Amino acid sequence: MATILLLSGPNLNLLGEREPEVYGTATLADLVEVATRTAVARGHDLEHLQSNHEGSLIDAIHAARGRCAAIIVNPGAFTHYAHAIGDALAAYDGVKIELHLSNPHAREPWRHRSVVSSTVTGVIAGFGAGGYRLAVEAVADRLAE
Ligand code: CA2
Repeated sequence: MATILLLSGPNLNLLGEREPEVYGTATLADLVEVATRTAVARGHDLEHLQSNHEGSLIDAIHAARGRCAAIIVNPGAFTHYAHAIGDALAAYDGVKIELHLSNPHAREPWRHRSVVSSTVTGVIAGFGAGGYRLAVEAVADRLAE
C-alpha cells in the first residue's frame, strides 16, 4: 500500500460555485472523493491538500519526499508561472502527474505554457472530474510496474 498526495492549487476551493461551463459542477470535495475511492479500490491511501499559497504547496511537496509514492497536482494558475513549484517537483523522486480539469491548450494563450510539465511523469487535462479517476489509475498502474 502506498500513499498518494493530491495537491490542489489556488481557487480550486471555489469549484462548483462559478464557471461550470469550464470546470463542471463537481465541488473540490466531490473530486477528492472520486480520487480517494479510486485509490482505495487500487489498495492505496490518498491525502489531499488545497492551498491558495505557493509556499504551502512547495512545503507539501518537500514533506512528501520519502513518504508518498506519488503526487498528483492541479497547480491551478500557478501552472503557468510558478517556477518554484516546478523546482520542488523536480526534487521529488516519485511518480508525478500534472492534472487539469480543462484543457489549457484549448484556452487563452497565457494558459498554453506550463512551467510544471517538464518535471512530471505525465499530464492529464481536459477530462473534467473524470481526470481525477484517470490520474489515480495511472499512478496505480505505474506503481504496479
Ligand atoms: O483546468 C484546470 O484544472 C486549471 O488548472 C484550473 C485553473 C486555471 O488557472 C488553469 O489554467 C487550468 C483555475 C482554477 C480556478 O477554479 C475556479 C473555480 C471556480 C470559480 C473560479 C475559479
